[in-house]
Order: sequence, then structure tokens, then C-alpha cells
Amino acid sequence: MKRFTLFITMLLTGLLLVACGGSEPAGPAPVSFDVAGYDEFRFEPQDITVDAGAQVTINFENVGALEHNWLLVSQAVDPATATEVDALAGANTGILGGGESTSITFTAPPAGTYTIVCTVPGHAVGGMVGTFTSQ
Ligand SMILES: [Cu+2]
Repeated sequence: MKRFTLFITMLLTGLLLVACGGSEPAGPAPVSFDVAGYDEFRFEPQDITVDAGAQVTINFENVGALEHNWLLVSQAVDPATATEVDALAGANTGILGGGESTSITFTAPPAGTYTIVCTVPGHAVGGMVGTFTSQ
């Protein structure tokens, strides 16, 4: 009888391991944001908060007539002189003409605070900046 109990215990343990073994720990859920760029040198929304490591999609629309872009740079970079070269991997829409839109997807950087900026000369100084928080 004890052997039988042991056998059943081992069988159930085995089944449990099989049932649980296949599932990877779930990462943060993907997120997406619709962002508009305005000729009044602002983004809407201005600030974005995500989970570190999440897949982030930015659907960026230039609703103005001027050229604009949306990109993410380290806080060490001065927004006033930032260029597309400073963009974190994948976090750069490229320059869009008035009325154009595009989508980009990138992996949210490690926990910290980053700067959103439009690198068209004069726009960041005019206020076309925001805060991107990975948490
Ligand atoms: Cu701009």
C-alpha cells in the first residue's frame, strides 16, 4: 500500500512538472501610444510611462505643416542639440513632413528616465520635448 501511494505521488508530481514546465515567465505586456506632433512645438501626449523591457509601439502623426520627428534620447543628451544619431535603438520615427504618420516599435530601455525630443532645429528649445519613464 505504501508503495502504491509513493507511485501515485511520483506520478502526480511528474504530471505537475510537465504541466508547468512549458510556460515561460511572462514579460511585460506590449503597449502602444498614439502620439501627435504639433507646429506649436509640443507632443500630445508629452510624457509616456511604460514597463522596462516592454515592446512599445509609437503611432506618430505629424498633424502640423512643419517637419517633426519623435525620438528617445538619454538624459545625458542636451535636447537642444540632439540629433537622430542620439536616438536609443529603434526609438526614432525619422523626420515626417506635415500630415504624415508612421509607426515604430522598440523595446523599452532599462528602468530610468529618458527624454523625448523632436530634433528638427529649434523645436526642442521651443518646447517639443517630453519625458519617457521606464519603470
Ligand atoms: Cu518638431
